[in-house]
Amino acid sequence: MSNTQQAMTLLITTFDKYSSKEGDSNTLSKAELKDLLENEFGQMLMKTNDKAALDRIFNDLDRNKDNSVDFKEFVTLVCCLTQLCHEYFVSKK
Ligand SMILES: [Ca+2]
Repeated sequence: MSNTQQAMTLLITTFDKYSSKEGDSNTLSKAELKDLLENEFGQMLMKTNDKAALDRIFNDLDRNKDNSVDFKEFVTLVCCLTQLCHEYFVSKK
């Protein structure tokens, strides 16, 4: 498997690991999103003990306002973070 395929697989399995913790196993609740952000993006993002920040991220991600974050909504976060990382990478070249 190529590195890109591995990265995509990792995104799917990571999402699944957290989404299957409680309630609907295909979506992230706010608590599941908090765990995921803290454990997987810790150094990059936060501060998820900042409740206002978590609320803002959750509400931004939950585009269809069903009070949960599905995989499609989750990947928008990953895309944003990847773009930020890329900008940083380019600026350091
Ligand atoms: Ca949603």
